[in-house]
Amino acid sequence: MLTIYGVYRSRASRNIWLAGELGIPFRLLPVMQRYRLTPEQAERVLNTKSPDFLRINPNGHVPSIDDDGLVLHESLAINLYLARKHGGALAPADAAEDAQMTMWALWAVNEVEPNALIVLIHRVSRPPAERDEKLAQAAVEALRAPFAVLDQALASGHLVGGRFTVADINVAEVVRYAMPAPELFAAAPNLQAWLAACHARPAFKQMMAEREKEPA
Ligand SMILES: N[C@@H](CCC(=O)N[C@@H](CS)C(=O)NCC(=O)O)C(=O)O
Repeated sequence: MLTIYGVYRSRASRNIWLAGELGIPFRLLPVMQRYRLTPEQAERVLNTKSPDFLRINPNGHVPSIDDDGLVLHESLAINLYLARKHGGALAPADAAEDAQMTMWALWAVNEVEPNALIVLIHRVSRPPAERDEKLAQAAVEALRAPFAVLDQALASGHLVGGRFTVADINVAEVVRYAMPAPELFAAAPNLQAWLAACHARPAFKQMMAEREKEPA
């Protein structure tokens, strides 16, 4: 049985969404981000810096998985692995699609995620007094070029093979962090429609419904 280490309010969401799309059973073993806990809570709650978890992932981050003894880290690599393992329409049909799906995952992490996180942190996650709108604005400006690239790539509706695949899940989950910048989406109509379609999928909605039940 597949074990996913993490919480819904973490990048484990990416793996949980994919597992839902694939219809594969999994066990979610809750590991909380250390920075979300007080020192007292961190003594009691399994977290990213607990010795027991560091033995599984010495990087001290979630998600990780244990798939019948295969331990993997890195949310997007985990999704690529699970899609390939279970096959079907989400998975690459050949080496060329495999390369394109890998390219989009690396593109999302390198070209979008750092600035999208800045947008999220400085417009939503931090208490208002600790937010810096100038940093958020600079991140929005930096995202305009990759968003234009993605918008153009999505003219046909999907990223790879003309169908919904693991590439869409991986990129959509990274782009989600930039949602507190609606100005980026207003300038990218293909991207906006694609993200709405991704978020209308039953497996995404199921993941988000569980996520909402977790304390913020
Ligand atoms: N590149 C990694 C990033 C993992 C990561 O930074 N996870 C965050 C949660 S979303 C985390 O564990 N933060 C807590 C910590 O660093 O202690 C991935 O995509 O899996």
